[in-house]
Amino acid sequence: MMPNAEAVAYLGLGGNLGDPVVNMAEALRRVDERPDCRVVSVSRLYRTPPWGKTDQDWFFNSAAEIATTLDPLSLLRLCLEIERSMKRIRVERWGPRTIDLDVLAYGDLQMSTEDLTLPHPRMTERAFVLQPLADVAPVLMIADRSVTAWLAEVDAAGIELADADRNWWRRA
Ligand code: A4P
Ligand code: MG
Repeated sequence: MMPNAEAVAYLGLGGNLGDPVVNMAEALRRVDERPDCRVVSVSRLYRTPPWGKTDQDWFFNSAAEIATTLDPLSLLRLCLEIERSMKRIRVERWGPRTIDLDVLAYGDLQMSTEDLTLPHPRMTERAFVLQPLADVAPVLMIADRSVTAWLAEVDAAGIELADADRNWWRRA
């Protein structure tokens, strides 16, 4: 049988409980260890003010480009499984919300089902997603605009560069 062709996909990572940098690094390493996924490039690391519910700690956020032979739903399930297993590990010490791992885009696929919407429906409003994504995919088109163009439209005030070394996830 022919192996499935590789698709390019983009992941968004974030967290504000426990040690989010270690958690994001571990999540990326777990993805990279799999025979059906490969981490192609990772953004710099950002510290971002809380968006939405603002009376909580600042977040760390990052993004990654991966190549994968998983179909979109299997990739989402992998992300949810990694989230779940990491929450379980940390649950006694740090409480429930340690990592968020979203599928931002899968090739140029557009889909919307109960379980999965691609591109991620709220990403174009969120500087904490767009800023790191612009490191790995500045010209990626989301709907009718590039990531860079979307980023210019949102309020990125307060976002800080926390680590400019794009290998942060291999050592954290
Ligand atoms: N789902 C559908 N499409 C997708 C997709 N493309 N990627 C479904 C991932 N999941 C997708 O996800 C709940 C369900 O969405 C999944 O089970 C999947 O079937 P979720 O991420 O737990 O929550 P949500 O409803 O998607 O909420 P959303 O909009 O992601 O917001 P969150 O996760 O509550 O936001 N501020 C800063 N600065 N940085 C952050 O990282 N994060 C949050 C959390 C709030 N504020 C933040 C940050
Ligand atoms: Mg999520």
